[in-house]
Amino acid sequence: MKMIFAIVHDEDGGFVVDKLNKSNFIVTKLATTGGFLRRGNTTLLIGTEDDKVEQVIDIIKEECSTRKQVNVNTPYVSGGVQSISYATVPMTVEFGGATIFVVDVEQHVKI
Ligand code: 2BA
Repeated sequence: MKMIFAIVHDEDGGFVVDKLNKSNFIVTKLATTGGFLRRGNTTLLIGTEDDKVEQVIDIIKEECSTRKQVNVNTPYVSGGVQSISYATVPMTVEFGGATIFVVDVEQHVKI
């Protein structure tokens, strides 16, 4: 058995869950925050059999294919202990689509 962690856009999360449920997958939906942009995103937990992992990834691909570009000011620290200074540097990052991790499940118990 595998556990799939999928981090998706907030706006895509509901559609993906609906489609996964319709295909008989059980999903837990968590409201999460990206550590870099500090924006809300959605993390889905999907426990499933090994041979169904590709089906799950295909469904996520169908609903979350778009990547977006945003301009951000990211913290930049320069100088040494005596003269440390903090600034921000503008940069463009691409995010979205989906970031997916698939991990082995050692044990699965329902009580
Ligand atoms: P965030 O951490 O808010 O990152 C948003 C986007 O900013 C990332 O998009 C990436 O393009 C960029 N980024 C992140 N950290 C960076 C850094 N240290 N320097 C430069 N650019 C950086 P995605 O890769 O599409 O990731 C979207 C969200 O998925 C992330 O939101 C995070 O919540 C999650 N994620 C992605 N990779 C992850 C990983 N290896 N482990 C845990 N969470 C991850």
